[in-house]
Amino acid sequence: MDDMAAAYFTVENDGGKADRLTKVTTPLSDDVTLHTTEGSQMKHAATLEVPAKGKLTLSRGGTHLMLGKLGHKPAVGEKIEFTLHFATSAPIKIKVPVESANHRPKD
Ligand SMILES: [Cu+2]
Repeated sequence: MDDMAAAYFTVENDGGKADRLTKVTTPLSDDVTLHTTEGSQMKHAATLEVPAKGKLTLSRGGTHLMLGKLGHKPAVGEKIEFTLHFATSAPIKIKVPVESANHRPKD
């Protein structure tokens, strides 16, 4: 879509304590929300758990970031910077490549 996008990535937690992803910021959008998917319904999540010695996986059809009010239309191949904010860990910056909306990643 032109003015909305979804983002997917995986957060790994090597530590022995669970943490929570509390907020994600990006220069692309001031309106980033965390979503889970239940059946075909998307639900807003205030935070997402990153289990101890485990991972939080965001994927198509599952948990994802929803970006509204995009500052520009992302170009395929462009890398979008995101800053992940956690309840206890320091923020992490990541870059996520843009894929077309009908792209289906191979597992
Ligand atoms: Cu969503």
